[in-house]
Amino acid sequence: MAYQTLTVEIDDYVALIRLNRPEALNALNAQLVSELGNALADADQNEKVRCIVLTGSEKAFAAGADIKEMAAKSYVDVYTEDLFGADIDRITATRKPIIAAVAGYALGGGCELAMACDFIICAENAKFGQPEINLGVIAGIGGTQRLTRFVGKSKSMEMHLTGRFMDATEAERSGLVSRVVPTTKLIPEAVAAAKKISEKSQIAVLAAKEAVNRAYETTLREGILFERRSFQALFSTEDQKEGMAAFLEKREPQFRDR
Ligand code: CO8
Repeated sequence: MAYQTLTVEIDDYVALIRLNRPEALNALNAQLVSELGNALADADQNEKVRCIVLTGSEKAFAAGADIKEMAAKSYVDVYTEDLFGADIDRITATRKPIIAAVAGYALGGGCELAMACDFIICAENAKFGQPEINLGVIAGIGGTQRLTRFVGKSKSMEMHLTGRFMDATEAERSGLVSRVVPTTKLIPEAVAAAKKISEKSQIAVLAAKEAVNRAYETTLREGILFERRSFQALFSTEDQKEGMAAFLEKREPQFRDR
């Protein structure tokens, strides 16, 4: 499918989705968020895709929701349109892993979009922030909840109340990103991580993603029970037999997603 606000390249089981509104530092407008939802749904259905990398440009992952598009809206407009609501839910409904590869600004809705992915690898020039407070609003697509879970109350509260940005070093130290890489290596590193995931048993990958996400949705006791049942269920797969046999035979496993 052809998109106007993003590009999609599929190679070796990895879909690389690049946000592409350079004139607005990839600000999220209704068209972009809708196209992103469609691109992710397509990737989820596509047998040639096992992992997704979502990125922007070297200057901006996304500088937030599109302020020009939002500025004149009323409460009734955003409430009845459910601005971004359903399309953002399509991102977290994606079953295949999504890696956010963040260079430059990830602000407001851009930071929230990165946090809605499964993990974030960032470039040395990355800057994260929730500056909505400077516009007289607050985060609206998960920022107050997700950032707080990533970095804790104190740092999250400071960022939401003052609008200050966090650089890559602080983002790694605080647990917002899994790692920081040189800016020129961002895409190769993120794609290499995606390829590594695509070589695993895709049944185990799905189960791992579901189980980690449970940590955010339920109690520790329920989450551990969910994990235990998923772990046990994986013993019904051919891939478990193959993975363990390959280890014992000192060879690489040949997973068949069965
Ligand atoms: N929306 C629209 N256009 C933008 C945005 C944006 N968020 N950010 C940048 N642009 C545009 C600028 O207007 C400019 O366009 P033009 O040349 O036509 O004026 C172009 O991108 C380049 O930007 P700058 O000239 O400002 O570039 P700088 O390098 O000087 O500054 C910054 C870069 C610091 C990133 C600066 O652009 C900036 O502060 N941007 C706004 C950041 C921001 O406040 N983001 C939060 C937006 S609100 C939000 O995300 C709410 C999310 C929840 C929505 C939920 C709905 C229910």
